[in-house]
Amino acid sequence: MATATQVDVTILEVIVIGLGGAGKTTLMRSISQQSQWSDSPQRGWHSGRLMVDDSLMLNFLEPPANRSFDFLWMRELIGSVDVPGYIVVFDATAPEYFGEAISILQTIRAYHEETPCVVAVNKQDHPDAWSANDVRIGLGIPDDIPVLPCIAHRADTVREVVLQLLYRIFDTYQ
Ligand SMILES: Nc1nc2c(ncn2[C@@H]2O[C@H](COP(=O)(O)OP(=O)(O)O)[C@@H](O)[C@H]2O)c(=O)[nH]1
Ligand SMILES: [Mg+2]
Repeated sequence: MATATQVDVTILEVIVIGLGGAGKTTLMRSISQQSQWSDSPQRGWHSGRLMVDDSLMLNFLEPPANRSFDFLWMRELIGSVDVPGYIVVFDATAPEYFGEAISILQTIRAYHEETPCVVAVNKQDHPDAWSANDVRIGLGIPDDIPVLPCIAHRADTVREVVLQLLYRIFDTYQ
């Protein structure tokens, strides 16, 4: 008779948020073993799953692309969900949008003061990219939020972003 071993898998949901074109989809695809849309790529949520080990799965969730400049919608979303972590993706080559990007981070902090979040300062391979440190200092991002360099199509840089978030999630919830 076959014996089955039952292993409890913890699923942690992580919202990957930021303005359109920041690199959210690319980042999620670099690290996820499975990735899918609930509807069309414009109107649907994009999700990506990563088995970290036998007992831990991360489920990354990207809001619909057609909402990625709709700040009222994003505020309502952030106010109505309760996830253990956020990755906020900044386009380091688009300082004209840093104000909007920081307002997303402030909204997360306003509704979920204790929820771990990390900032991925993406497109570091681009010659005009602002460095993660310049973004942190220039925008006055507090020290308890990691601000990390990222190149979304390079899995090693994305892995570091995810690891830093996981460390904070385990510090907060254990
Ligand atoms: N050079 C460079 N381009 C990137 C990077 N990340 C994303 N892109 C490009 O930026 C565009 C928008 O990326 P996407 O992942 O769709 O952004 P989203 O709207 O935030 O989901 C695409 O053309 C990507 O190939 C990066 O780290 N470096
Ligand atoms: Mg996208």
